[in-house]
Amino acid sequence: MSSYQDDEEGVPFDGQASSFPKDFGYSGFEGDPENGFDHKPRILLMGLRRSGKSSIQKVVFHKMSPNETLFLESTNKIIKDDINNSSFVQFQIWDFPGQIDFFDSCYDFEMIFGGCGALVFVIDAQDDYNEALNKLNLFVTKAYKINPNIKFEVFIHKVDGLGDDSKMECQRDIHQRAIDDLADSSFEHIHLSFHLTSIYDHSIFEAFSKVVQKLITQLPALENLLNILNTNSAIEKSFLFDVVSKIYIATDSTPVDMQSYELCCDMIDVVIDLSSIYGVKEEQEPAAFDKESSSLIKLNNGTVLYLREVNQFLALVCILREDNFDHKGIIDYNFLCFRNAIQQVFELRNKTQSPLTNSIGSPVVNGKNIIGEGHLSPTLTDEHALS
Ligand SMILES: Nc1nc2c(ncn2[C@@H]2O[C@H](COP(=O)(O)OP(=O)(O)O)[C@@H](O)[C@H]2O)c(=O)[nH]1
Ligand SMILES: [Mg+2]
Repeated sequence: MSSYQDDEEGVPFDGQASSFPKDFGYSGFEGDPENGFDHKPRILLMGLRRSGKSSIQKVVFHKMSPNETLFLESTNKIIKDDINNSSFVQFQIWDFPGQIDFFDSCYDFEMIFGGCGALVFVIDAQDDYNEALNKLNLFVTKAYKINPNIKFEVFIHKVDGLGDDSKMECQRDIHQRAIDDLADSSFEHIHLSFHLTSIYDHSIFEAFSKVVQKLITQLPALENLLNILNTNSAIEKSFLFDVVSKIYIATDSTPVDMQSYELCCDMIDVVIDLSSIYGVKEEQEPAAFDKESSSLIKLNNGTVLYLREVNQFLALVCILREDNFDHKGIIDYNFLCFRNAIQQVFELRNKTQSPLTNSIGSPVVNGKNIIGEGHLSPTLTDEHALS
C-alpha cells in the first residue's frame, strides 16, 4: 500500500458549525471498523486513462473551472480526497490511475472494495469505448464478488462533444453492451445506473447528486419533509443543496428537470458571489454563507426562486409561482418547521449509534415515523396556504 498518497487529505472539520454538531454528516460506511479506515462512505472513481476522472473530482468538489482541467497531470497513484472540510457532504473520493491492473499486488482490492459505497466508472464517449467496456465488466464483477452492496454508476462522459441524437445512441449502445457483457459472465443480477455527463454543463453535478443521494440513509425522510413543505406552501419544486459543491442531497418526489436544477445552481452562485462582495463583515472570518443567508429572485415569467439557509452547509432552494408568493409569511413559517424537522432527523442519527432505520427504512422523529400520514402536519399545515 505504499503507493497510496494522502497529499490531498482535507483538513479535518474544525467544529465551528453554527447550527449543528461537528459530526453532522453522513453515517459511516458499513465497512469493517477494525481495519482502521475512516468511517466515511467511500466513492471510487475508476475508468481508463484520460477518461476525465480527475477533472470530475476537481470541478465538482474543488471549484476548478472546466477549462483548467486541460492542464491536469495524469494520475499515477490512488489519490484519496476527503470531502468534509467545509461541506455537509462527507465522504472520501478515491481517484484511481487509469492503468490500474488487478494483477498488481500493491493494491489490496479486498480493502478497496470492502469499504466502498459507490463505484463510479467513467467512460469517454468521444473515444472508442470497447476497451472501457471490458474494464467496466472486469471491475464491476470483481468488486461485486468482494462487496455486493456497492452501487455501480456508469458516467458516459464528455458528451458535450455529441449531438442530442448521438448522445442517446451512445447511451443505448453502452447500456446494451454493458448489460450483455454482464449476462455473458453470469452476473446479470448486478444493477448498473447510467448517466450522461460533461464537466462543461450541470450534468456532472446532477449525476453526482444522484450518486451521493444513494449513500444517504436519511433520504426517504428528507424527501418526505420536502414533499410536505411543498404541499403546504404551494411550492412547485424544492431542492436541498449542499452549498459548497452545489450537489443536491434531496429533492421532492416530482421529477427533476435540468433547467430548474440549473436555475437553482445559478442562484446559489449569485448569492455566494454577492455576499462575498457585500455581505462579509470585516471583523469576522469570511463566510459568504451563514445564518442570515436568504434570497429572492423574481423571473420575468411569473416564477419566483427563493433560497433559505438550513444550516452551515445546506440551503433550501424553492421554485414557485409568483401569485403563490403572496403567502410569504406562511412559507417562512413552514420553512422554520421544516428546518426544525431536518435538525431532528440528524440529531437523532448522531445520538443513536445503532442503525437508525426502521422496517420501512425511515428514521423516527419524536416517536413518530416520519413517513406516513399526519406527520408534522399540525405544524406544517396551514389551511390558508393554498386558498
Ligand atoms: N470535452 C470534454 N473534455 C473533458 C471532460 N472531462 C474531462 N475532459 C478532458 O479530458 C482530459 C483528461 O482528463 P483527466 O481528468 O486528466 O482524466 P483521468 O486520466 O481520467 O483523470 C483533460 O484534458 C480534460 O480537460 C468533459 O466533460 N468534456
Ligand atoms: Mg487522473
